[in-house]
Amino acid sequence: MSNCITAIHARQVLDSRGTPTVEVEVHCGSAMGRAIVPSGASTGKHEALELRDGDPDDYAGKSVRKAVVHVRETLAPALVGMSASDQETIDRTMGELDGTPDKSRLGANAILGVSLACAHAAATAKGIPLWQYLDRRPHAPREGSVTRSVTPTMPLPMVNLISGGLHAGRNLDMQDFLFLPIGANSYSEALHMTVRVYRALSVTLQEHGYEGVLVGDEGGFGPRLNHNEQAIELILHAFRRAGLHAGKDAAIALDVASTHFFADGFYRLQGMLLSAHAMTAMLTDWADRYPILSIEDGMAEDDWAGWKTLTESLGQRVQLVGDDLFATNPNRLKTGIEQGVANSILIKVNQIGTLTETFAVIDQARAAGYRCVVSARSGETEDSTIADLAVATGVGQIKIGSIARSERLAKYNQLLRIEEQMGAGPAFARWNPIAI
Ligand code: 2PG
Ligand code: MG
Repeated sequence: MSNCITAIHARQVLDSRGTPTVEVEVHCGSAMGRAIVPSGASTGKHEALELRDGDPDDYAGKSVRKAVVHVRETLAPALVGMSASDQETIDRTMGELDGTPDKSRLGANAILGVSLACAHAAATAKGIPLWQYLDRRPHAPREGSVTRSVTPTMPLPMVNLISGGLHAGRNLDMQDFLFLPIGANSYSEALHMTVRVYRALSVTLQEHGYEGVLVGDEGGFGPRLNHNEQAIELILHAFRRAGLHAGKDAAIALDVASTHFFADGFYRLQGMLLSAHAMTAMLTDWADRYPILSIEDGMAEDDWAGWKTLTESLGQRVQLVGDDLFATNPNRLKTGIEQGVANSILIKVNQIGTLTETFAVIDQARAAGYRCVVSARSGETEDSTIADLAVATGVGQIKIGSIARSERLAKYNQLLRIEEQMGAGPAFARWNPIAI
């Protein structure tokens, strides 16, 4: 089937918070690819710009009608006639039409919708699953680019169990307390373990007097706990209830998302004012006492000195992930690598705005020995592109949210389909300890 783009259409749809977002359809004759753009709540200030209309009478300022018009009237006319599989040319053309470093003229949401929908259309035209289409191994290495030699791999999920921060009414300062099913031998086993832990945690919460607990934006429980460490203790309790051995089968990851409680050089945590050194001391103490293997955004997005302190203390034994810090941005990552800050990067397609640039950041991280965790946003939809992306790039880890709420399950279930498509004994990324 031809993969020449014959039409591009966009519309405004709603995400998992009832907030408008951009949906794009790319047509190559009878083959159609569709993508819906995700959206964050704890958005880093270095992310590409999500264009919203700002009219208080139209979805409280959150409508994306201008971005939709940009797809229809600016991007579509320029791209129709191109090959949908020429992702780099498509993404470069959109970047040139936008002309700003943060995609603020046309909107990163407009550009990303087209970028992802083109890949879907090209895969459909070829008659292969998206993860296979995105596996670029057969491509000849280009000058200045890193050859991807990894094979498609089922990722280890990092699953939200308890939510706080901006995702759950600020009941806790820290945003995510997550489960790492490190004892799993396959993706489906990891998912099964996750369901056991989630259910066990539900019972544990009731037993501790937290009845009728609501879930946060990503489906994690949002109990009104007294302090952050209590969330860790309850999760360890749930591990035991589920018959899992902490540190052997089951471990904990944190997304501290500290940017939102950092002001005037201090972290405002549980009524205390902590310096970066005090934050580091606290997180190091936790890593000593609890099976915490990964910490995301332990320091704020522009606190490079704090990040350096944290990395010096924990970087040899804990996965330190930069989310707001790096914003999937090659310049920010370059600075981090040069300064020896963090050892891992969260990969969110809408932070940078195109598939091509996402691949480039993954290559850049890998070349520097940094790990990558492909991640959803707190505002998601039925779009499951990131599941295929995580498998195709073989990064080994994915963060989707919890196992409640269909916008999360859309990705978890897509990974089950992919696992089946990969056939007997698909490659699975077991937890790889950071060696001292
Ligand atoms: C994060 C994400 C996903 P948001 O901070 O890692 O959990 O949240 O999309 O709100 O930035
Ligand atoms: Mg984060």
